[in-house]
Amino acid sequence: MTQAQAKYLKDYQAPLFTIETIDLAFNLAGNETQVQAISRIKRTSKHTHALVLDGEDLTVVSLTVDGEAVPYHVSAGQLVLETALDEFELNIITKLDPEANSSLEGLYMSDGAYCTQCEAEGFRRITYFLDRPDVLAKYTVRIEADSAAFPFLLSNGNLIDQGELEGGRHYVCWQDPFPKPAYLFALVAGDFDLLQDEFITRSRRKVILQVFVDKGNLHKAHHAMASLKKSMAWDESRFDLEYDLDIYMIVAVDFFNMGAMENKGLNIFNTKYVLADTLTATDEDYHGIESVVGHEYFHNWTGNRVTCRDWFQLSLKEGLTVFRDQEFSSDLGSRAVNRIHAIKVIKNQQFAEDSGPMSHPIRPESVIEMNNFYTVTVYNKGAEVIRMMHTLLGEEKFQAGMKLYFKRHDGQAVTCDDFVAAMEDASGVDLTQFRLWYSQAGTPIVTAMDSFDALTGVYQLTLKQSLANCASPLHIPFSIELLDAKGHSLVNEVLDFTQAEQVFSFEGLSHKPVASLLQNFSAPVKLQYRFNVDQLVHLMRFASSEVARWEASVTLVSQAIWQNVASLQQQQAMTLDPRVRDSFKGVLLDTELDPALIAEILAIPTASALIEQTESVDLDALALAREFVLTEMASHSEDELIVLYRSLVPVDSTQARALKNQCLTWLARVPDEAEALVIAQFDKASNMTDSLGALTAANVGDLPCRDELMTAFELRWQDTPLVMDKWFMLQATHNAQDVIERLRQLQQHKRFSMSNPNRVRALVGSFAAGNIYQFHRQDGKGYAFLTECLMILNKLNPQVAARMVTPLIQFHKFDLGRQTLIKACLGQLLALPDLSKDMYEKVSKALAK
Ligand code: B3K
Ligand code: ZN
Repeated sequence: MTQAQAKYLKDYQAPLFTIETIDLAFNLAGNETQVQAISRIKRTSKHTHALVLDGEDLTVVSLTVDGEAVPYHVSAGQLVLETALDEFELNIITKLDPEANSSLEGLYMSDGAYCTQCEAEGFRRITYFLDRPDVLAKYTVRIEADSAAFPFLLSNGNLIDQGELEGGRHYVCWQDPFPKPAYLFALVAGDFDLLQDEFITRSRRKVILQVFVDKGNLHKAHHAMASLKKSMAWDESRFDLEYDLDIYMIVAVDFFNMGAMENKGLNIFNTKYVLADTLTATDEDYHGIESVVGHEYFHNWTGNRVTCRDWFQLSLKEGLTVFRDQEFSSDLGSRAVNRIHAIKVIKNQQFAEDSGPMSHPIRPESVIEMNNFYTVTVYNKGAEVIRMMHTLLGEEKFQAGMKLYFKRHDGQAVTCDDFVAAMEDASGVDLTQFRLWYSQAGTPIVTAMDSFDALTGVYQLTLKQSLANCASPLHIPFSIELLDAKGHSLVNEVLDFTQAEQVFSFEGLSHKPVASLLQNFSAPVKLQYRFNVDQLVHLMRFASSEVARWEASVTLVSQAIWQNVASLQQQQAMTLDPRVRDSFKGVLLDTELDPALIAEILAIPTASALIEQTESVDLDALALAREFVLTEMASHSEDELIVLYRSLVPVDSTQARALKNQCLTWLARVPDEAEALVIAQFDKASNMTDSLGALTAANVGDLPCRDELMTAFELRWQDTPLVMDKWFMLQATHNAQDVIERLRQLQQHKRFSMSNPNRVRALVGSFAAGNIYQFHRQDGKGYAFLTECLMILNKLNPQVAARMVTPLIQFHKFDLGRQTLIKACLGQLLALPDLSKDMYEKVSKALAK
């Protein structure tokens, strides 16, 4: 298969030609759409190679060089042109069919509007070009379309011309003064409602802000607009970075493969990350919008002004921008809760990726399909690597590093090494050893052992690190706190852990302290330390860091669950240590703690999260043990839960709602009380957080009212796609024996469509990733259902298919029976005659492992 060729970082070569300007003219006309591209091309050095342009699914209408027709050759995604000229103008007209483009890459249609997605390699579906991030060109774009159907014609940069044409058509011209790689190009044509505002930058420049949404949704665009203004102000105050164009546009579309895209001056967003009002969006949705709007805005500097030399460097922009958006959310909201969310992503998803067949360093070394590498490793572990540098340097030196990075590289396409060099040079901190984090795949294991000498008063902490396929140790910032018996903090510092084994001594102590280790998850490693129940209870009460308190609670309850798994395997009765339930009751009664933090502590690790703590899992025993521990804890605290729940009902705050809904989910395990509370909350709910909180409790507890509430919800929201996604998601995550039959019926639901990624993720994706017991049924029906869906998606939308295959390729922790069933499904996929290279890369790696 020619399409399954891997590319290697080590083979990188600078471009043989460069394109300094490109004039694009789009004639939007359904399947007769034409694109003219006039590019000014230059040879970059003395060589005699042909010009090789990338292009896919295009029909060439005409091609000239400096106005003359010349011979060229088109094959396998390339157009080859022999020429002796060092500088010339290439004029290509191509024809394409946006209506038939279901991959949602390149130019496609979303609900009657034209839109584009070019990252990573989608521009080659629009015209033949040097579609690589180190070719930066200045773009001028003319768009022509029917005036009535497409009143708004948008592209990057500033509007320079517009006018009416014959036959009810019109045109608009845009010019982007900043040279950019092709992946940042964007075009939108459609009819929208427009929310407009402005932002005055700190150098007193006025920027027009526009949010375009589907007709009738204007009232749902305000939160996105407010988030944009907050992002612009925050980037000025925290990073000293100002916006650079006169206009910033966001367009929301319902057909979109991911969250959003940072195209220069014209972000295209999934509606999920724009539209919100309290009736239809949860507090979590509001938070997601703020964070994604921020993320895309922050890319304007980290990604757009300074971009990536090649796609192996993706973490240069993504890790850094995730770090920036996490800091944004933390500065605006609760730092602890945001940190907990980020830690969960690493522990539950990134660790899984690291131990599975798609394991790769944050800077991958080989890639078959680039779209497969927009991963939790590149993004979220990438952000952890930036965060570790921030920890090692401190805010001031880190910001000095950022300044130097922009000073050196503004307008360039650079590498992760360039970034680290700027941090190093500006701070004087030696990052030689630290660089290993960029090239090592896998999760390091840090084992901690400690001892106390009562005679000398010395406490010794021994740390050992190990990582498969890694000969030399990593530079790990290891944050600790030592607490005395009364809970006073004795030591609170970051250890520089740089050797394979290292001993840290602390003098002058009267008793053995309780250690909070790897505070704030100061490095993305797995910590191994034998905490006993008393130590964990102590940390839950006294650790200075809220994150450390949460962390201790996770360890405490996880240990209790694993002990019961062992009991079940030894045919012994399950039990729960009273200290465990009492410590959770203590948290419920703690009036000092932030309710949002209590809610996090009550969010007991999911089965998937627990699986990530072990090497192999007895899923059936785990299900029983987890259920047992939760039910024990809930019944033990029933009265306190009800009192707390009732006290929170009248409180109108995000934190209170989070805790209230967590209480309700716990109460759903002791159904006597829950049924009435759930119905009352559902009936009275004045916002989506509360409606969904009630439904989630009914779903988790499989309460008698569940089906009736689900039907009422469906009737009310059937015309609101994003809310229906929540309903589909609840259906898909219902742990019921007949769920797969129900999902098959729901695929015929009038609001479901296999060609819309949001619907597919809601129904199919959340089943595979979120309904662990039904997906991993012993009869294999869960795997078969996902496989059927993937076969359809493989043709319709390879990117979405390849994302959703993840739960199937991470099979190595399950028992042999399940592994055999999964491998058979993967075998079926691999045998597909038209398997996309996206799917091929993941499935073949899984089967080879
Ligand atoms: N840069 C885009 C992601 C593009 C994904 C291409 N498959 C969104 C973001 O990270 O901001
Ligand atoms: Zn990004």
